[in-house]
Amino acid sequence: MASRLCLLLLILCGPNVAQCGLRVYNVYARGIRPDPGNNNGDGYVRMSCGPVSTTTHVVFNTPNPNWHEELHYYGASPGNYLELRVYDKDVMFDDLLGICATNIQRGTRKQYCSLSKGGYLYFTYTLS
Ligand SMILES: [Ca+2]
Ligand SMILES: [Ca+2]
Repeated sequence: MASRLCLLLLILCGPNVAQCGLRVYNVYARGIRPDPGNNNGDGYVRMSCGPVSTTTHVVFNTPNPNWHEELHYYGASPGNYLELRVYDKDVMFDDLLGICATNIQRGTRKQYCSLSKGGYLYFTYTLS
């Protein structure tokens, strides 16, 4: 079943599968504020669109993390809901720092949004 799906994707997308569907990349944040104290954040991002989600690694001890990780969803369509949730990693319970969401459109778009706990999240997506 899985291999048939892969074959179908190859037929639909051509040999360059990376060009097909949704790609979310160049994800970074500036000025995240995880705690009442002045310690730096340990940020990570959970990205989701449709049935696909991925969680980045944690970038420790900085208010300005760059994640260098991507979300790929080959079955994405215009209008699908894309959500990025920024968290601060902690020992017991991670803090949700803010949510960035958009309904995706075709093409390449650079987006940013202000996070509810402070700071900004930036990302770029391409839907082909
Ligand atoms: Ca925290
Ligand atoms: Ca922390």
